[in-house]
Amino acid sequence: MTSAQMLTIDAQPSPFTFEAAKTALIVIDMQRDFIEPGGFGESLGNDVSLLAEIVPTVADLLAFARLHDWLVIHTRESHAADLSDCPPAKRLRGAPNARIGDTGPMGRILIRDEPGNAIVDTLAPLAGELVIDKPGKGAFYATRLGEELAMRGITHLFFAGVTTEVCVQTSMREANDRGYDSLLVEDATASYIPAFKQATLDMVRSQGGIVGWTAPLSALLQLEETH
Ligand code: C5J
Repeated sequence: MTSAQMLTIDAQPSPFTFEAAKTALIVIDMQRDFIEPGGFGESLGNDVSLLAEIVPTVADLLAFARLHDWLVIHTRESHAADLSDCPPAKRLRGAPNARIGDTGPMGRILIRDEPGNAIVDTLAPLAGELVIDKPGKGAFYATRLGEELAMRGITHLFFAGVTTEVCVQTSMREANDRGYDSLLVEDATASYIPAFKQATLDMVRSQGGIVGWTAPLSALLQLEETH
């Protein structure tokens, strides 16, 4: 497999064709704040174990991308310590046990550089991989992601991470509007609400791929056998 070769994998709603040299893997928000007890996800009343289940699959996907020299990008939902990039509408919504910026067992919730805001150890970024801190749900909003992709000539994106219907879907829709062809790796994404994950997969690939494509990791790993 060479990086300039056109590759095609089985996907829904149709085969997905891409060139490794123009492809990036974007792993959304695989942070302790969402995946471990005591963070933002649990403060909203969620069972975080549902998210922890995908960590091994995301690790395998990262290993594949690294082996094939794809651009690897990690995002973190995070805010400045003074909350200047956190709109009150986001901080004050609902009735969580603890709000963004409050102190919990892993430090201040969803605040940059606090222990809970880190990506889980198993999926830690390697030197040279891009880490994008994002104050919103979408990875393009108020970040340098668009510029980073454009300067590298990236045209195709593989998405993984959490949560499927919130930050992953928002980022994939942002990418779609910017002209990227995107594929969501079905077993490398999770939601606290499994029905929302399923609905998102269905939504993304409906109407001929209105947002993009979906495929399981196995479809990608089969490339190893066929090339
Ligand atoms: C949420 C995210 N669910 N990363 N964030 O608030 O999906």
